[in-house]
Amino acid sequence: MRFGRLRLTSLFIAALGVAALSLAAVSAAKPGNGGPEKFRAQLAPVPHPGDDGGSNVTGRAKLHLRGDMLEVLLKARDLSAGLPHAMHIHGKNAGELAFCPGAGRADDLRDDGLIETAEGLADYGPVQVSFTTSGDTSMASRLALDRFPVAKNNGKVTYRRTLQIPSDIASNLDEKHIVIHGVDINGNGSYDAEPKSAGLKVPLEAELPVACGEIRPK
Ligand SMILES: [Ca+2]
Ligand SMILES: [Ca+2]
Ligand SMILES: [Cu+2]
Repeated sequence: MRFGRLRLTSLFIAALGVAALSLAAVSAAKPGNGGPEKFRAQLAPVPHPGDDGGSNVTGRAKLHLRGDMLEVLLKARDLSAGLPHAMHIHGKNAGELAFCPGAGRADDLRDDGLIETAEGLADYGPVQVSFTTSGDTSMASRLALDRFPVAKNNGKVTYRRTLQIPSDIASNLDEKHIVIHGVDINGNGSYDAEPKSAGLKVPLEAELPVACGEIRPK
């Protein structure tokens, strides 16, 4: 009897081992046989119900992920010309639903008809990656306007960089959003120091979200 019980136990352990092995095989296969995981994002204008200076920014991003190295190609148009535009991956904790903000967010902190970055946080979550042109790409660089891409005179911008992202963000990339910021509302060619944004002590024009899109597997 004792012998039989021992034998059952070892069979059970052996079965566990097989299960663990096949799980390992599945996760090893997931990143693809040498090729990158591919993602896309279509960026649509953030629907400020008030006067956003005619901002109607659209764009698209192609993302290739190899491990935690993310290759980004982002093109956007109708941005305020000659000005830097902060661009980020925004996201929440794994499994939490995230969205691009709707017009109803505009009065959350300040009822000015504009959706400030802080008013959209409940939807798209905080900054997790900064699409800077050089140096640091963490959320610490989220407002490093001297290192964000500058829109050409025709309002177009092309951003291309391969950056290392935290592995917990890489593993949930399809739950994230790309957000582009900055609009010269009064058309004077610069981001005015005043007014400041609700919730953030930075110029409103520099931080207003102007386009947003969900990252989806291709
Ligand atoms: Ca507002
Ligand atoms: Ca201005
Ligand atoms: Cu952002």
